[in-house]
Amino acid sequence: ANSEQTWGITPPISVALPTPAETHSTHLLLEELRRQNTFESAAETKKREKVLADLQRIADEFVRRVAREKEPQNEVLIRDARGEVFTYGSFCLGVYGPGSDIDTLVTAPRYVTRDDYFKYFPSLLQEMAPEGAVTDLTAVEDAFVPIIKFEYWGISIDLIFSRIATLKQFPPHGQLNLNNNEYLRGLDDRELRSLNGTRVTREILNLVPEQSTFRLALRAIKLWAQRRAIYANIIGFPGGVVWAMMVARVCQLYPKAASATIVSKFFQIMKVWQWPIPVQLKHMDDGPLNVRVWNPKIYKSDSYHLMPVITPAYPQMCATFNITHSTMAIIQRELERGADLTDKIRAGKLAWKDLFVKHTFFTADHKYYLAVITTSTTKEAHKIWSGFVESKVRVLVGELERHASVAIARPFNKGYERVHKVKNEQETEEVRNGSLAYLVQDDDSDDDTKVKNENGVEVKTEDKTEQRTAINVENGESMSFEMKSDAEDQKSNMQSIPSANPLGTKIYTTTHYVGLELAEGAKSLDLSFQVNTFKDLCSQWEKYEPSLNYLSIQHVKNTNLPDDVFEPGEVKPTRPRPVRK
Ligand code: 3AT
Ligand code: MN
Ligand code: MN
Repeated sequence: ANSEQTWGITPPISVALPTPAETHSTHLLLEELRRQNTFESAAETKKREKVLADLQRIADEFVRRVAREKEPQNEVLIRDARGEVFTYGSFCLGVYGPGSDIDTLVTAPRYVTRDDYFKYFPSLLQEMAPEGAVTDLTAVEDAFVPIIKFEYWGISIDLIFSRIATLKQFPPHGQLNLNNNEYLRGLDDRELRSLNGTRVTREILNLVPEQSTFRLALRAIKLWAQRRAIYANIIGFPGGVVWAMMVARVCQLYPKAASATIVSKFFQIMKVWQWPIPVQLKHMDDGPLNVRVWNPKIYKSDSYHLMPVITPAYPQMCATFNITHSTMAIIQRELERGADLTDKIRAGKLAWKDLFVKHTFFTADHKYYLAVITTSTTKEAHKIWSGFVESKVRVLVGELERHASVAIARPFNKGYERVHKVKNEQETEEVRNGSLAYLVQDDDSDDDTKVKNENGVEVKTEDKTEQRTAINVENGESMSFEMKSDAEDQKSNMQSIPSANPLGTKIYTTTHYVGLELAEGAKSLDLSFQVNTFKDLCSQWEKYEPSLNYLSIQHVKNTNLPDDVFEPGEVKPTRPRPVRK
């Protein structure tokens, strides 16, 4: 690329080459990222390459089988039948770490359908992969993005599929360019969504001036965002793709800069970004589909996006529609902290490790929390139910932040999964309402959930009256914090609670914590409306199973947080000693 090239939608801010100090700082950044274990070993990466080569071989055989079945007379078609395997996600971006999965897309010619994929691929995997390589296989055919998940030599694989309806025969391996918009013709929504990840990721890489600079800077931003608990698309923070697009935009503005410089410019630029002006890596494309492309001037709903970051592949979409006022305020605060710290790092007053210091969500940030507790009586049911509720936590956050007494409702970026063993109805009730008195280690071997189902009896939960708790606020005044109890709302549901079982039965919970920051002068905090609206929303879900699932929302004071949210060395907040006069 020539040096005058414009990357993105504006000319660069600076085309300066790195100074020796910036090169040195980049070296120190790389060392710190190594120390923080964000890179895996070369041997591990070799293993990933081998897995991908195997998947390509299996994909080819899959396409060949379908060709044989559908056009047994067509020898040329069968002879040249092949699929093409792509990646997306952190592996494709080159920012994967030791625990990363491989996000993989299988594409195939037009005669291969999604039904064929789910019919043949799982068994072909078992058949063609080395003995014992493939484990924990699950196929989710009716998902938003249909997927086959499994482990291959211990590496998690997310495997999705799309055919290319305009091609009956694929070119030789490595020659299919998915960024061609013509390949989108004739596909259904699920196929389009499946192609989107790879198309977006590839486009991001195409639109940055120097990929290795981009990668190292993105690794730093990802680690920072994870440590600060502001990384989680589903909860209402940016996810990996969004952070990648933001870093890529900064790379475009400083095409020759070193990674350390990109990281500090990232904070300087993003902290003063004039939202809702979107972050975008290129101008909007026109394409062959009759679908909408993000445009707040035409679509009212697009104009509500608070921090729009627009994907670069047609049809361009806003990847940050999940962000709420609260999460935006937290992100803003963290960007300011990052700008401040990187200034000091550049001045030699601090080191890179100071940027990556862990958040203080549980230890210092809030006095009041809500705990959103999902409970299920089987592991399988819990996956579905807790996944659904997790995807709705940001809706609760939206409700809470509209409350006059709430300044910010900050969701923690991940849920806490726990397994409990209870002996009777009362213990079940306690766990559902947040007790950690019956925690056990989860070992898969112990399959007593079956016993429980067989012994399940229909029990109507007791009615409870409204809970009311008085909490002392800073100024010494008493503040009431009210919520209707869960039993009140769910009393009409018939609950299947196991009868007394001396061995105990397992129940599964996932808890999402939302930290509250009260508005100035807030005296009373009655959240029953918000809580009940949220519970109604969740229990109206068509897959909600009152006999298996339960949802409870509790308030928790910082001094009553469970021990397992603290890491060794962290101190649980304690009640300040009363001051003697
Ligand atoms: P890791 O290194 O794997 O932790 P990543 O960025 O690859 O980081 P994921 O594997 O979770 O993260 O996701 C890869 C992409 O898959 C990101 C997004 O485009 C898509 N994706 C992930 N989860 C969902 C989801 N629940 N719904 C839709 N798309 C998703
Ligand atoms: Mn991934
Ligand atoms: Mn994944």
